Amino acid sequence: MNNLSTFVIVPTYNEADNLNDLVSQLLELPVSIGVIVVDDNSPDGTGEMADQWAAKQPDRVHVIHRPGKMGLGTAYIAGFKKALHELKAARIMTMDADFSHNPRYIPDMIALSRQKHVVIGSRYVSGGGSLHCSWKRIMLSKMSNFVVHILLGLKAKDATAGFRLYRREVLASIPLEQIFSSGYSFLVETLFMCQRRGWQIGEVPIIFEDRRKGTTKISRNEVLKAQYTVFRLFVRRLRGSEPRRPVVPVS
Ligand SMILES: Nc1nc2c(ncn2[C@@H]2O[C@H](COP(=O)(O)OP(=O)(O)OP(=O)(O)O)[C@@H](O)[C@H]2O)c(=O)[nH]1
Ligand SMILES: [Mg+2]
Repeated sequence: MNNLSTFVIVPTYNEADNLNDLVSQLLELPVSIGVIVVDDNSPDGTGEMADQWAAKQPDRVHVIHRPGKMGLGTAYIAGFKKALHELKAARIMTMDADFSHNPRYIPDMIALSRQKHVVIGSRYVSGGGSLHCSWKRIMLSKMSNFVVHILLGLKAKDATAGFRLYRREVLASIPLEQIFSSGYSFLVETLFMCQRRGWQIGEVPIIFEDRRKGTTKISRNEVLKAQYTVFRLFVRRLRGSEPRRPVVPVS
């Protein structure tokens, strides 16, 4: 019987240089969490490394294998479904495998989830920041945040961050099968849905570090797809077709 209440979803594609260190740091945290690796048949053997962890720690490490690279958004959804329905998680987190999101912030994020429904590991609140990032990356992030604040009315300072915690009721309220972005813009779409449903969103400062090992998976195509997502959501906002609820008190 599994008695863990927090699961961290880690989508991976060619993260063999990072996965072992990441999983061992996650399992050593002072808070008890489980890990769900969602691997897209990485050619570098990341999926097999994850299987070895699952064999050693079957209660704490779970692996979802998908046949090929199918995008970050759908990887999160596969992880959400497993965490919600199979593992009955009370809190579900997402983070990148490349140490841009340092596991040391997880205890603070879990602590804030007692007062907020969604917690973001945020570069843009006091105490947060970016380290070793190129100016191009910083500009892309700041511009994206600016655009989604203006066009979608998102209030979180770091609305594009992938380091997040959702309480169970939040994800259960979102029609996951209706999410149309399969890639990085999934993060914006999900946050838009959370805010519209009145869930309270908090932010914990983090220092985001550029990946040290492995290679980037973000492409120009992803950036174009993200622009299209924002446009579609903007139209939805104008039409008022997304349900809107007043702020829900935290119980
Ligand atoms: N399962 C799965 N994971 C993915 C996919 N694309 C990216 N990832 C993972 O998602 C996380 C974020 O991807 P990154 O390549 O780090 O994207 P980024 O942080 O925008 O770019 P860099 O850090 O500059 O490389 C990493 O853990 C990737 O391995 C995908 O299609 N499927
Ligand atoms: Mg990264």
